[in-house]
Amino acid sequence: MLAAATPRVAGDPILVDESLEQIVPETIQPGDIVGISVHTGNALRGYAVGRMARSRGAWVVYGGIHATLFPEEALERGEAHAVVTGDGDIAWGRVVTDCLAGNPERIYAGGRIEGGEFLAARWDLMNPEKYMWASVQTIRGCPKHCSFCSVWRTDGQKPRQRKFQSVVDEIIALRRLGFRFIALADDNFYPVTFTDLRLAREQGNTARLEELTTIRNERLQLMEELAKLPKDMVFFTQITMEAGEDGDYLDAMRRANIKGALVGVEAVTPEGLKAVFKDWNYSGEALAKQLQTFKQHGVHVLGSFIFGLPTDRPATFDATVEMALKAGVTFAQFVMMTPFPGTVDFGRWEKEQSQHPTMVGDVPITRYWMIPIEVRPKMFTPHPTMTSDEIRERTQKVWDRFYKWSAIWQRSACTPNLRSRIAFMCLSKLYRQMYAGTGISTDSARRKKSKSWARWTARQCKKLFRARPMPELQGPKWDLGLGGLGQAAFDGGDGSEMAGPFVVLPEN
Ligand code: B12
Ligand code: SF4
Repeated sequence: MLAAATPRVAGDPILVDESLEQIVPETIQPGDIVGISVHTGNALRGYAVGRMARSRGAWVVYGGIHATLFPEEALERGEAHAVVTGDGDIAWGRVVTDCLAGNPERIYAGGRIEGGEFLAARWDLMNPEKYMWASVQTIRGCPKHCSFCSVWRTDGQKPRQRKFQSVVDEIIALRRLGFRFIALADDNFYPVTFTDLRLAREQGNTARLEELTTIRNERLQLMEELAKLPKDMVFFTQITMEAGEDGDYLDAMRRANIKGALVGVEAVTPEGLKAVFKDWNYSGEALAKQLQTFKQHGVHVLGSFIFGLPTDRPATFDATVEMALKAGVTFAQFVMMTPFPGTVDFGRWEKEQSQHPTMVGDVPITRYWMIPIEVRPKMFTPHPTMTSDEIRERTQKVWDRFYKWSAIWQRSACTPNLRSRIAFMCLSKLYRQMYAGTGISTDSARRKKSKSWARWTARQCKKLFRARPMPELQGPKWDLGLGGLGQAAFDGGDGSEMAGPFVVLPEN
């Protein structure tokens, strides 16, 4: 996306995805501009790349979620010339222009741009052979405020929806290139609930009601357009379980071929949900029913569960996996509570630590991402009754139970034939291998553990994901004034996997 935002005078950027291959220092020349995207897990590596680039005479610029939260850290540890906080879609162009003029500012506040200003990505600059699927974000921000999540803080609580025409154009261009599997990289694909609409109606707030209805209608329009795309296209997204209330919406998802969605179940008890400020989620029997509704409407659920909540006890682990099995979720992930910066949980933990900070070497534990990876402890929120090791062991057992061969075989019955069934089983094992234990963590390219098996399986699975390119595929002709929005500089490309520093080198 930043490549699309690069002023033409700078030439086409070169993209380096460090989750696949490391940057070669010799490719950086004095006067180049190196933009580095960092989230918390890869910030330390990102800073090393930045220092290296600066020592070679390049302009060094940071952006991304971590740089947004800690711009000063990027300036100091990453030896940045400039840092962009917030959205880069517009600010990046200014940074490049200023660097070319030899005069960048220290910090650029990218802010939160409107949905109509989101850019389509320059997929054409990436190597299609390296990726299984592409990702396209259709909305930013989330109205909720879960305690473990930073999205509502960084991206805001007001949903900023991209024009559906722009999304469809980008997806069509991806299909032309042979991408048939697309992740709609949204945090919450169901930004307007029945409760939101009811409250606006009850308050007589017509402006709000109109705003919410427009957002909802645009979602439905997007899905209507997706439904017209080639039938081999498959979408996946992330959604709150509230969508289970809305059969029409789920049916629209099915027609649009949105075959699956990650649903943040988090906890199966009311106390657990309260602890993470998510008490609007369902628990107990109602939870099982709500998740089954998705499946009844043809949308598979990847249930996401968190362990290590203060309310968790040893019995919670079995109860959770039993609920996951009962609710009929097709995939599941069981993650351990991690204090990500920018979250309510992180703030609380930082405050607790402020009196007597725990140190690892000379780094306070609350800056764990600055600890060298070889000695960095796995960072989990302290628990009142269980040790981190106990939680980790119990969590692993839950993964083992959910992904044992017999359980996967049973779940694979949702596929139409034996070939798909075998593919489903491989994918389930691949997913388990990638996530359990290490997570698909930032420095995956450098992590040897469990890498080779996962990469071999991924190579086999890749064949299932890709399709014959369709260069002849035509898109809809949109009405004047709306057509091709956000399509600037987009003329084909490739799919991506997020993460890893993103490096831009102008040609001069
Ligand atoms: C989709 C997604 C994934 C997908 C990625 C799919 C793909 N191939 O693209 C998958 C499932 C693989 C994934 C995995 C993980 N993810 Co994730 N993911 C997301 C999600 C929902 C959207 C990311 C996205 O596409 N955003 C769209 C782009 C355009 O936005 P952006 O990256 O923020 O970039 C904009 C600005 O930040 C800025 N910018 C960014 N970089 C730069 C660089 C420069 C130079 C400049 C100027 C500007 C700039 O400009 C951009 C355009 O405006 C985000 C939440 C979110 N809303 O961002 C979480 C999120 C990034 N993920 C998160 C996490 C924790 C992970 C995992 C560690 C989970 C795990 N335990 O394994 C892994 C790490 C993966 C890895 N290898 O790095 C956290 C990160 C928190 C943090 N503080 O670091 C987030 C924020 C979710 C959350 N709720 O907290 N993720
Ligand atoms: S966890 Fe999901 S629902 Fe909660 S604030 Fe984050 S994106 Fe929104």
